[in-house]
Amino acid sequence: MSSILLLSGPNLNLLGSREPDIYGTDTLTDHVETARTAALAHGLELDHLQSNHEGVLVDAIHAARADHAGIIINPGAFTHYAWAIHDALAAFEGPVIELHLSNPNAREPWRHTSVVAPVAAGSIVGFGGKGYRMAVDALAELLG
Ligand code: CA2
Repeated sequence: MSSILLLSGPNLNLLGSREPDIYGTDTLTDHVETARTAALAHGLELDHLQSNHEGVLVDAIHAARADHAGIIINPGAFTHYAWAIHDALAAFEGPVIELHLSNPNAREPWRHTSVVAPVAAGSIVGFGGKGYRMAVDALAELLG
């Protein structure tokens, strides 16, 4: 069975505890469960890693080159400035989907820049927790 990797950036481990008006009340565990259920329906295994550290995410992207067919990443605030994550994703040969719970383009101006979008096949933003299923469906479609 092929595997896909879901990566979660900084502070997403706090989901469900604060800012429910922006990010909803579901926890990251809930979202991972949604994504894993969707992946299994496509015959895909899903691994998940959350980290608050840019280098840990870069290492995980490097490791994914060996054993994951595609990546879904919600980079959190790293989205807006973490060029090391951009470069690591550019070196990953499979499809990459950028995912956000909120729509950063409808928020503060500093969130309007994504350094991940240029190296992603596409971005799913603003659909809350439903975006996790949509991202898996999109990645499965790209993987054929
Ligand atoms: O909308 C998204 O998914 C974001 O990636 C979430 C990031 C934000 O920096 C991006 O611009 C958009 C922030 C995640 C922080 O989540 C928290 C959840 C609860 C309490 C505090 C932070």
